[in-house]
Amino acid sequence: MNYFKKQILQITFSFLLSINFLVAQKSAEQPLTMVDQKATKATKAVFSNMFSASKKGIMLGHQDDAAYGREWYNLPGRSDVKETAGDYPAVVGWELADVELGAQRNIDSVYFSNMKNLIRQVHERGSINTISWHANNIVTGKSAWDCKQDSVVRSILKGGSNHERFLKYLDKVADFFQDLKDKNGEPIPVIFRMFHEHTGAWFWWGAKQCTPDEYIALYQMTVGYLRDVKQVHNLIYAFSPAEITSEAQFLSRFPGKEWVDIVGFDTYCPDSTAKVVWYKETVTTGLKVITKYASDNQKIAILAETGQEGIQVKNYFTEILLPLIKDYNLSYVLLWRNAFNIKKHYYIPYPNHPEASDFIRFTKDKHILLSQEAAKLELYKNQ
Ligand code: BMA
Repeated sequence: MNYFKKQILQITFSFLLSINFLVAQKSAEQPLTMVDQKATKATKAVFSNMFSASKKGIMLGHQDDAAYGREWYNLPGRSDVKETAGDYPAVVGWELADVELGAQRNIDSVYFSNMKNLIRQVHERGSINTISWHANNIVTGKSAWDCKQDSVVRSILKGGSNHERFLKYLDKVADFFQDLKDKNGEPIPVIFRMFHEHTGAWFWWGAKQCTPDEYIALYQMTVGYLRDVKQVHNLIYAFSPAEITSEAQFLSRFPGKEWVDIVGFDTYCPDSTAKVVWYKETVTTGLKVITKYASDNQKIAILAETGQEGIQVKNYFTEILLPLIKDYNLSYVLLWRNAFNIKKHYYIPYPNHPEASDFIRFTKDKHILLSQEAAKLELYKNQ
């Protein structure tokens, strides 16, 4: 080979190498970042595993599933999802309201001591716990729904008259999270979904109750206090507005991508046929926005709260919910609670309910994962 040919070959070779390098760089996964860079190993592991798990299916979640159900309260091992569909849900939701007051039990009569044990059991079976917080109104001493005032958030922010008192609320919240330990004494990772449905106007942190800047400051201050001051490191932070109408609306009160690990939204199916059309459109718009945001920004997408109260709509699960969600890269869908003491307030059919067979078909669909299927995905394993 003469010198000239050799040079050409060498140039071609290094050109091919550099293309290869660029392609490899492009397809290489970016390192996963979390709101809490000091999150425990297990917290980082479960967050990272939720990405691969969401490619296998959508986990089914149920609020307060292990604490009570239709006409039963605090009976070990019971679960309306299990009793109807044969297995526990893969995600269980919990509620903190009243923990900030130092109460023994929450707004829905679940003792916090019991909740901690049940969270441990859910974790032991390889499932996921998610926690919401309908925080009481610190100004009036009434509930989260007391939203006539428009200065509660402002008064909580740094410099506000209730700032120090609110930090005491957060101390109680932090104590709860720090008390969540597995059998080896390691912190149990949980998803924290605070100040949710903030685009509505029914909580004191709602869109009519504070400005976007105030909401964002409240969210960031809470994360910053739990993470940096209280050193709580077992939290994955979820952001979930009410109905989403567009990407711009979704982002209008968004705290920033470095403050959010999971994006979702809450919306419920009304029981009139005309309004079911609205629900379908609403869920579709919301899912498009959050799954695009999640895939562009390395976040997890969830349908954070949904369902049809009292399950009056025929085949809600297989003909409405499943077709709406099945083609999206969603980690989980959470159905709201089956109250033991409010007759029509339930979202999962109990065994002899007319819609039980529809729910069973839904849970057997290949897109939907219950607890045992989720356990096979080894959500807590370090990769
Ligand atoms: C609401 C209802 C209430 C409950 C609250 C907090 O949507 O279920 O009954 O107290 O959530 O769990």
